[in-house]
Amino acid sequence: MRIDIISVLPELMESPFKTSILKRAVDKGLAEVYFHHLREFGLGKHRQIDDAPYGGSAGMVMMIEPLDQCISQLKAQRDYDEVIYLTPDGETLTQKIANTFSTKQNLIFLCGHYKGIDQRVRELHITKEISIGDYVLTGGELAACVLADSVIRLLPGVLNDEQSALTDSFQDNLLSPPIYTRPSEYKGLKVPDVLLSGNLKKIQDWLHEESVKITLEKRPDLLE
Ligand code: 6GU
Repeated sequence: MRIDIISVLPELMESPFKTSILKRAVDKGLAEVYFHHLREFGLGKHRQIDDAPYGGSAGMVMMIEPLDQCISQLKAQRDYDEVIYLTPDGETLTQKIANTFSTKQNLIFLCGHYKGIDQRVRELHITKEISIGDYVLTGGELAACVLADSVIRLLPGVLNDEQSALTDSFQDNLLSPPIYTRPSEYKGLKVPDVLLSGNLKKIQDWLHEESVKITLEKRPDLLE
């Protein structure tokens, strides 16, 4: 998979891809991530990328020319499955959406800033709009990292068996059961006997029951 991320602040997104599992995915060639600095497509001596909105409302708007030129340049080089605009008014990211994106070859992520992008960029290029939740961030960069992480970890070969995505919370609409490691007792707090029983069937049943119980308690909406 290849992800091209367009941003006015690419520095903000460097470390997630240079650390741990995402770094390994990139090093193994399972994911290619490229940053494109929108400023390089800015207009004039000052490399302008934003301007005041027509109609006179507050804030600035990301201009169409730099965005169109950056996206068009990428599109001239390869076919993209989706051009995704990260914006608080997009569709809220879910595991299902991450699963779908993880089957794609080439994705563009466009990080929103200021009051947003000129509406015509949406009409020209954007195929999906994604938000990571109902709150407002200073820009789409952290959301782009969240989306990339959720997608890259699903690519075949990125996780090993122990980290398998198949047993994740949400993958089957259930939250994860409680987990424990040594010691079996700490300050009087004991690991449930069933987990020490060695009875695999009993353990599996217990874990499933706990999952259902926890999901009912914390996120009953997932079971509807
Ligand atoms: Cl994608 N962008 C911004 N600026 N804020 C957000 C968001 C995105 N998702 C949730 N809040």
